[in-house]
Amino acid sequence: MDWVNLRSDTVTLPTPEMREAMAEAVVGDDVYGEDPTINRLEEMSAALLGKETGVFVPSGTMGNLVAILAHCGRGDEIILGDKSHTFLYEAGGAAALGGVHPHLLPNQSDGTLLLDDIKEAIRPDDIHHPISRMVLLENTHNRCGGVALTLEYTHAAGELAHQLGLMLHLDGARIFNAAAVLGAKAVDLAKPADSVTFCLSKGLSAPVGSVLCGSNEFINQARRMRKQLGGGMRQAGVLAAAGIVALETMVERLDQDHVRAKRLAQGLSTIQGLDLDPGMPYSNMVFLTIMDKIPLSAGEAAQGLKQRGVRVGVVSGRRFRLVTHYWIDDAGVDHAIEAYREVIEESMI
Ligand code: TLP
Repeated sequence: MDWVNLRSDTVTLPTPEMREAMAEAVVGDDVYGEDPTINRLEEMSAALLGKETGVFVPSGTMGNLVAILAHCGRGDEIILGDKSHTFLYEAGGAAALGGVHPHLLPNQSDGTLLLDDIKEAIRPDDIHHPISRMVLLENTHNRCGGVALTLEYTHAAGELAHQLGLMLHLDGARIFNAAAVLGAKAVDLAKPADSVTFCLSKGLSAPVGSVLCGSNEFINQARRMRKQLGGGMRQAGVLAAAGIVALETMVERLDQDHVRAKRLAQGLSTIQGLDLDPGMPYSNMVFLTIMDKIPLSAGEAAQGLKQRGVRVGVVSGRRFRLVTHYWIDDAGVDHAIEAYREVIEESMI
């Protein structure tokens, strides 16, 4: 990767070992359940998350959508955060395709939903109301800065959801980052959830794919939903092969990305005119803002950074998100810090 590409961990390229596994993958028609490589990936994934089984899907977005469609019917309601990826960035799929009504609660700065808010949100049985069906949590929480939801919180939320007769779905796109941050096991973070989606193509560096895990009965229904959405993928073992290498080689190294995010945050915090969000970084993300006294928008600064070989995510007028991953080394981090310094200093001349 020539760029120091900090836009997202979705930009990660497959490793040579992944490409080799892809070239050699034994494949079959997965819609008939006959792709041995996909079957193996699904088994490995379910075992890692302590669920009965899993289904391979093309993306995290489809994993979450399939989960919602499998848990809910038209007119049902899902309770989720106002900063959740599913609400903000999944093109309104649950409402558009499933007729599922979003009930938003304020995400706290630690990525959680207040348990009292969840209780309050439950609809009494009344023909005026949609039916409360599911709570959705996100771990790590992207828009809350990559913060990890703790084991204690996730268990308390799961217990509450189940007491109230609701399902809990976990958007665990980066659940292995959360586990690394907390020194916990992904299986324990996933335990309270009825279903979990995790992504292979973010910090785990595989080119494509996510896995949705849950009970046998739920995943049967999810397979039907995946098919409805056109996500039955035939000989996709070539993709799953990279996912298997990702699970075998990438999970244990995620800490390195978190250490580099700290190095990045530390360096950027020495540049006058940049304001890092408090607590940065929680995992592999750094959110920061250009102060008003600097005559540059985030978009303009991003152009200057691009000219210096650095790509960053612009999240609003003066705000950035930078994400570390497998293809960012210490030299890349240092280069990005210096590029920021130059761009900010140049704007002051
Ligand atoms: N997030 C992407 C963008 O869509 C913002 C990113 O660059 O971080 N859940 C979470 C928590 C995510 O961060 C993402 C992707 C998804 C789901 C969706 O995954 P994909 O992109 O595979 O559909």
